[in-house]
Amino acid sequence: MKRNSSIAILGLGVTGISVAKYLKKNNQEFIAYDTRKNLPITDEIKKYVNKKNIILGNLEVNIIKNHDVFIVSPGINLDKIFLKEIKKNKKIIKSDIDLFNEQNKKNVICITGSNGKTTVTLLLEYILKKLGKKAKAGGNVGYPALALLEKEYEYNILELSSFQLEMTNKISCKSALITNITPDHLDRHKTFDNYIKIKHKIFENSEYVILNNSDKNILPQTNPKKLFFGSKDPTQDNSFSIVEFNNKNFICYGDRKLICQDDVKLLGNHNLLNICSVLAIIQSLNLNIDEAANIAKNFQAVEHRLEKFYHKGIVNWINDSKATNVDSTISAVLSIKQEIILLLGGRAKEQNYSQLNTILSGKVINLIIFGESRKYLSEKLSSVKNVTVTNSLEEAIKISKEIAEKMVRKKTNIKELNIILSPACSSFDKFLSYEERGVYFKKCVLNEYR
Ligand code: UMA
Ligand code: ADP
Repeated sequence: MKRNSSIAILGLGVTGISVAKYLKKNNQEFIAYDTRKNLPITDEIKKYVNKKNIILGNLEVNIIKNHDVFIVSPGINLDKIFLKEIKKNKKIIKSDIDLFNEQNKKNVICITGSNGKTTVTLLLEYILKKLGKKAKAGGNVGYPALALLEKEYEYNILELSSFQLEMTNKISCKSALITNITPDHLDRHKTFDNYIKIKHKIFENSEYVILNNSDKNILPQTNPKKLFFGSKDPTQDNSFSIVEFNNKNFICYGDRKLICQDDVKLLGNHNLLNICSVLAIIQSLNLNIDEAANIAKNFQAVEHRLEKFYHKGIVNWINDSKATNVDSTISAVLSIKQEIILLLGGRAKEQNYSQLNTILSGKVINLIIFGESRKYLSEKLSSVKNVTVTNSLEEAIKISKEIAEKMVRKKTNIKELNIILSPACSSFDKFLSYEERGVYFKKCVLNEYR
């Protein structure tokens, strides 16, 4: 089947549909491709795409000659041969973020990083709105970037994944932040160096760069407008940092205390760092950091991110299903001061799971492993005591509840017991997404107490 149009949309999910809508509005013709043979042609798709312009099935290299521009969805991992042919034929690859960029919006704030993107993005949106500004978050957070163009916002916040940045040629913005960089998605990006390079694209055309000065993977920038956050001495480079006074952590700006950890609803030091980075963005926008700090205190955990959703007696149940890599699970474990029963597992990634041995050994009283990679994970985590390998997440929940009840009956002097799902793995062995896994987890836990 051969159809010609200068533009090809690759992928007809959230991104592809938003691109189709955008092109239709601009009276531009296109052909849309999706590798899913049985892609349901929803009413939403029908609104923007003529059925005869949809081609389903494998992306063959012979389509390259039919188009000049390929707008690629982030989930599509184009193979080497396809990319080589595109280059050879001097065709253009771009992303929805490039299309957004072409509209030259003012006050665009870009956020990327291995962990914390969504928390930081939504916290920034929350603060800007409470400050009375018209602000909206889009991109990887779920609301497509191009939808932001449908209204006039004072501040456009873009959460950008490495998949989106990989396909993007240029993104200009007022401020850009990389929250942190640890290995993730290496099956797609191949090497950690390549992943680091992709993340740094965000700084290339930004007026301000917001730098995490405690992360060695974030490279020094020559940009004159730099703001810092991190846990080093905050007076050194006037950064937003965490400082301990009388056994309590405070967010400080230089030598000025802004927020005490006790006043923050989010759990853990990593979330204090997330707040620090948002305050640095607020500073780059020349807005009031004291007011912003006050507002930040009331921000609640985003669903599936260290979300305390149920407690019974001394037992807290916490859903951290979005912890899909080792580093986010480390943050979860370090965030909880009291005893932990940890539920970990799913589909293992190319990660160093062995580094969890020491961290879990100090804090986790029982480790319950589940999912497709359970055998592999139990071998990697062989120094942790009290490990139970289960056949399913449901069984893991039942077992952890029994362990908790036994402890309560024994009347040990435990004041609080936290049962956390923080899997350090992707959900794709059993679920369509981390959201589905988190929702299922919460449903099963609540059923146990019916
Ligand atoms: N498709 C193909 N071939 C492929 C892969 C996908 O044809 O090889 C098709 C699918 O059949 C589907 C469409 O492309 O029809 C899906 O496109 P997509 O996977 O690029 O996903 P979208 O629905 O466009 O959603 C994307 C982001 N998804 C991914 O990057 C995988 C969403 O992030 C984002 O919210 C949305 O764009 C709007 O910007 C989700 C995500 O999981 C939440 N992101 C990852 C993460 O946060 O870890 C990176
Ligand atoms: P992302 O959008 O980058 O995946 P999220 O805000 O959705 O980030 O959080 C994903 C996971 O990472 C959650 O388990 C969360 O508790 C954890 N997390 C959030 N911020 C950080 C951080 N700064 N460092 C390490 N882990 C974090």
